[in-house]
Parts: sequence; C-alpha cells; structure tokens
Amino acid sequence: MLTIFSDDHRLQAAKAELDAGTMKPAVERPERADMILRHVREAKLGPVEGPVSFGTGPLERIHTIAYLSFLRTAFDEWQERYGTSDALAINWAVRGLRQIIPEAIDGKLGYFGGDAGTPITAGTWQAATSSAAVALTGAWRLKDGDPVFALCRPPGHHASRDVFQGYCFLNNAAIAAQWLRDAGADRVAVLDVDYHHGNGTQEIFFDRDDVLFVSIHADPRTEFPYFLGHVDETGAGRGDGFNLNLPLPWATRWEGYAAALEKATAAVAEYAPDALVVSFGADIYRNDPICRFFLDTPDFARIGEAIGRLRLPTLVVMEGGYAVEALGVNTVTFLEGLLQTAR
Ligand code: SP5
Ligand code: ZN
Repeated sequence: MLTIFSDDHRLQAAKAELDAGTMKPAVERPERADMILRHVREAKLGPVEGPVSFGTGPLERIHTIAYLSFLRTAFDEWQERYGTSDALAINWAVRGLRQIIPEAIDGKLGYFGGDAGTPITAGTWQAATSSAAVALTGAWRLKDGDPVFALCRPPGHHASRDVFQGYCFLNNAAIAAQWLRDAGADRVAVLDVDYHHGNGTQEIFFDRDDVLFVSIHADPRTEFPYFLGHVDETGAGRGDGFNLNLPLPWATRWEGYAAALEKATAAVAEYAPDALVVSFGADIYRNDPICRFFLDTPDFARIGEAIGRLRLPTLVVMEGGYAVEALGVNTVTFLEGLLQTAR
C-alpha cells in the first residue's frame, strides 16, 4: 500500500490547548504522524512518497477565498501584536451578533475559529497546505488501482468551508473528494470513522447528492463537536438522503460499534460510488486520552476488513488519534485489515 507523507507536518507544533480550564500540552502533536510513519515502515506496508503540488485551486473548491487569505496571514498578524505565542481566540461570533469580518486579529480568530483548542502557529499554513497536498496526491494515485494511505497531519474533518476548529484547518478529506469528482468520478462517498463527528465534511456536502457522507461517532449530546452529528441530519435539498449519522454512546465497544459499521458500509455499498474516502481516526481506541470508546487493537483490523470488502477505490485520510504509543500499531492494523479484503 502506497503511503503519502510530508515532513512539513512538524511545522504545526502547538505549545498548548485550553482544556478543562487550564492550558495543557497540545494532544495533537508532531509525534503522532512520526509514530504512524515509523510503523508503516516497520510493517513494510509499502512505499512512502512525498506529495506533489496541486496549487491553491483544489483548496478554493472547498474553502472560501476570505478564509484561505485569513489562514495564510493569521499568524503574521498575531505576531505583530503579541509576539511568538500561539494564536488563540477568546471570543466568538455567536447567535445574535453581526457576521462582519473584523479588522483586528483577535476578532478574526473569533470569526473564523470554532474553539480554543486549535492554536494557529508560525507553521500552520505550511503544515496545513502540505497536509492537503498529501490527501490530493493520494487521491491522484488511486489511478494505480490500489488503496492509498494519505498520512495527513494536521487533520481536517472538523474544518468547514470557512471555520477552523478541532485541530483542523483545511478539510483534507473534502478537498480530496471534490478533486476526485472534478477528475471524473460521478459519485464519491466519504466514510468517517474518527471518534468525533466530521462536522466540517458534513456541512460542506450537506446539500449535495454527488458526495455521500456517512459518519460513526460519539453522540454530540455529550461529545465534541457538540453542535452537529445528530441522526436527524439527513441532508438538504437534492442532498436529502445523502448524509447518514450514526452516533454512539460513551463506552461503546466492538459489539455496539460493529452494528453501526454494518449500517455504514451498507449505505456506502448501496450508493455504489466510483471512489471512497475514509476519514480515519484512531481515537476510538480504548486508551485514547481525550475519547471514551473502548475499541481494542484487533478491532481496527475488523474495521479495515469491513471497509476493504466494499472493493472500492479507497483513499484513507488520517484524522485523529491521540494515544501516541499505540497510534502506529492501531493505524497499521486498520490498513492491513483493509488490504486483506480489498483484493
Ligand atoms: C481531529 C480530531 O480528532 N479532533 C478532536 C478535537 C477535540 N477537541 C476537544 C478536546 C476536548 C478534550 N477534553 C477531554 C477532557 C479531558 N480533560
Ligand atoms: Zn477525533
């Protein structure tokens, strides 16, 4: 299995995130991707290649120009005012307030950002654009006929058209899915198995019938991102019926997960897409420090096998997973399961 990877991910190295009222070491850190890469190599999964450049065109298919220009210069604007600390919002454009883009960086962070856990750093733009290029290169290499692993970092599925949050800046999976559509695929499915609901991806494709979004995740009534991911979100307009949310309670283990996975893969199979993008998060693991499902390492193989059985051209896009010690093993176990049934 081909893996696409860029060293640029290390340029996103947040000092801290706001958690439970105090600044804690960021859980979305460079060691994550390095650990996965190490295990891809140790397991001899296949070649590892760097991304090729696709320019800004594919980013502009998903994100607004205003958002992209904000993201490109946000840290410079922040640094002018506050020096080298990471940029974090402390106020938001909530209900009742005018949706006018402010001039001051503090205001812009609150307009374009969704939480206080996603710092913008000196290297965020470079890391995020390289991460998107990793996903795009992976999508392009599906032409060779085998599944491809886009080892993206930073992750992407919480980023919407013009909002960054949940450690995500550019929606790598959405950018890849749209690129596949533009390259000739009539229908693309996105299957999101990260612990958290892929609210950004859902929002981007909610009114469309040419991209199916299916997500298995912790119930938003009790878990981040809180404000999207309920069962009654089925799509809008011509997209009605092309969004499927399968929320699960805290403490879900294999039995509960397997039932949802069956529904998810059945929905993808029925849609019969020309390509499948999997938003893969290993944060469903029982020892994940910020999550509350209890899936174990062998379960990752079962999930991979179930997805491989779809026998679709499949791009795996890395999303979350914060138990760094186990992250490489869990991710490679998933990929090996997928390979086992995919051919
Ligand atoms: C890509 C991805 O997985 N993003 C997840 C973002 C989650 N951000 C919210 C983290 C809240 C952690 N609080 C856990 C309580 C333990 N102190
Ligand atoms: Zn997650």
